[in-house]
Amino acid sequence: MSRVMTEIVRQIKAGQRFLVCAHASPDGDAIGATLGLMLGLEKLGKQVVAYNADGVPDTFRFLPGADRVLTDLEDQPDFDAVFVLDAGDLSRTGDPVAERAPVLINIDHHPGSDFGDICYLDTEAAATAVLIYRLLKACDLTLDLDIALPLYTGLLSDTGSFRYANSNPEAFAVGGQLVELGIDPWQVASALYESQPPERMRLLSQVLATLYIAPDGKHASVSMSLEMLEETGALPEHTDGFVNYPRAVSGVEVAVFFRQVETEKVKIGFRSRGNIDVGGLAKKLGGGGHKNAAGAHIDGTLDAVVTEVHSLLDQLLN
Ligand SMILES: [Mn+2]
Repeated sequence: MSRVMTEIVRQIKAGQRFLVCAHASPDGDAIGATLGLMLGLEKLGKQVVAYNADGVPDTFRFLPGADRVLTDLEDQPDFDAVFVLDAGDLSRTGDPVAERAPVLINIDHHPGSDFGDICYLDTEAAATAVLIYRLLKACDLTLDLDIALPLYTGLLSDTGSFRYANSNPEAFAVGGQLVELGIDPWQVASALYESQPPERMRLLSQVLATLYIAPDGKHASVSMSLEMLEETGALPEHTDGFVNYPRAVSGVEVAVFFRQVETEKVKIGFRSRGNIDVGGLAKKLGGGGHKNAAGAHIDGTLDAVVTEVHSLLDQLLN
């Protein structure tokens, strides 16, 4: 067992009351790791509070314990330790959770994540859920179906259902172990991908109608106006994954999703393939991110921003 893992196991044994949280605007891994650790620690006889600044998105409400995730820590007595999962940066928890306990334990797989009194970072891990799986095993816990379900959801979510490059042998091995515990892969896939609210599909049909493919085929985009939200009754969170549609066009190297957030403000999400650095482009536009996934907010009407970014991409790619 690694030194840092031994130290976390020691903290778990020594403590009685724990706070478990992850980044705000949580994805499947953030929620899956949170609930997996919460239920695991409880099975070890500990008292656990789970917290997320934005709560649990509807998609993940089927998970055991989802209804127990708090969005407010007011009136909570202090904890023996706080676990921050999958956060990348402490500020992404959206609440000063570090002040809640004498020990801050960071468990993460995001490159550069280095905060915490104890920092268990493994950028090779496909998901934070995999790290929680390793930790619970290190605690000699016998996992049950309730613990397996959120961990499997985290794994599925961060590997794009075992399609992304991070789908390494350990991801498949842990997935296999969790299925062995009774996971029904179809039930989880159905809950995650085939239980979409009708408003999201109506919004998607309008957004897809805006598909733009550059004449040279190297970049593509879709856009969403505020009017579309109003017409379909969809929520901003329903746009999750929309950028994957222009990205899926054959030959496209940069995909963009333009989302109008105010009359004169547009949120832009970039995805790129291979060596094309959209992080640099986003930075120039006042935003940030990584080489292959980045974003920015730009002031201007939707039409004006779309035209401007298309011409910047023409330059970048030629
Ligand atoms: Mn993750």
